[in-house]
Amino acid sequence: MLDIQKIRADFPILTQKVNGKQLVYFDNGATSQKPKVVIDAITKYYEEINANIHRGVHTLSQLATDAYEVSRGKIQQHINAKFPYEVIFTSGTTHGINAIANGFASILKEGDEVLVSALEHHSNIVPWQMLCEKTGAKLVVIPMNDEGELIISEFDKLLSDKTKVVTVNHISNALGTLNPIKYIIDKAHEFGAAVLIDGAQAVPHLKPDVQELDCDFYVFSGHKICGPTGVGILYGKEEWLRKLPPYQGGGEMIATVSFEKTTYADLPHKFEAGTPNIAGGIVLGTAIDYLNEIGFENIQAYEHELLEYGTKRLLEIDGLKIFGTAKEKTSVISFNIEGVHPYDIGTIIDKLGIAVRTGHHCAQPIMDFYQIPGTIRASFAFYNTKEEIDIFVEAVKKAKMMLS
Ligand code: C6P
Repeated sequence: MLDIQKIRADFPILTQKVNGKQLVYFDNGATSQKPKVVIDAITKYYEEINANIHRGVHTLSQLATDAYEVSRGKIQQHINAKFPYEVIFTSGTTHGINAIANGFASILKEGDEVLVSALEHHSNIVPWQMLCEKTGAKLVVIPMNDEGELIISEFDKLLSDKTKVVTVNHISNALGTLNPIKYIIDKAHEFGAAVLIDGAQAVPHLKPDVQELDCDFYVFSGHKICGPTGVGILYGKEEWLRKLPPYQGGGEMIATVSFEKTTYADLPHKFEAGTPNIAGGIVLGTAIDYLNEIGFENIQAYEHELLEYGTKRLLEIDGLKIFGTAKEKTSVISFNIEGVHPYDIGTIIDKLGIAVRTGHHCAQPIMDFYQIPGTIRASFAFYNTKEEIDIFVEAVKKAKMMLS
């Protein structure tokens, strides 16, 4: 059992008034709010140990380097990577996917296939499209059904010896669907394909075990798990990270440089060119500690209650349709109201202090599938409450009345 009021007290922003009303923050899918320990850890870093890492012999540089590497170790443990050097700091999910898609440009050739799913965020579509344009490989889409689930029997049929990469999200940002990634990974491996999992929407709700999953790559952003923006993680199996060329060239990622030839640094530095988001990397470890203290089992159970309650309450509204009714889903409710544009609902309820996302959620193919311009998306976190859901439902009812 979670003590929600105690947890809420950890998040200074939750006491904020927006447009004169108590904030109800239901845009956690876009980014999570930050607990005081994370905010304080950022200040502490800049006040006490700010220095560049892996470069200086001086004390501050050593302290910053140690803190950064301790955080890498925490993240390694959290996702159960085999080695710390399989954990690469990035600027976020988008960076991680681009790094890998770019790496495959040296491997893929005409006739090869990259399988993406119909449920992807643009970040897990566009980099692969760019790769296919560059290499002549073909982008093939695993279709979805009306419930917002992947049609796995079709995935089975699409796999072949031509499949070189399979890339799917763990959880859909637009619908909340939890995909059967273990099945997808094992099946893709039977055909020798590499598998990337976009975990951006999964890590706020669960603790991925990359060894058990046996995925080749797993990427996520820090800002969705109570960490700062501008930092994320690319996990890659050692053999793949050694095989793929680096994404960016520059300082830190080299062993030797001359005008004739450059040799690359060992992992993880080969993929970490330039000065990184040092504070972000260190504090991501703090955020993960915070979440582990609350416990992912507790988080999941409580968020499931919020999902069930929110779904039941919203369905009281006439003409309201939920998009994404998968059997396995997390605390995201995407919906529309007949005859009303989602943007108008979002704008009115914002005046009532409620933050939701409206639009295509960077997943236009999903909206095209349903033939809608977008949805209203309420995404709940462990610090939200049923009382907030009640306020939200009343606000949506009011907006509907004003608009129809
Ligand atoms: N989704 C949302 O409101 P970045 O921007 O790199 O931190 O994450 C990109 C990304 C990739 N994959 C998935 C499944 C995502 O949900 C996101 C980010 C946010 O749904 C902002 S668009």
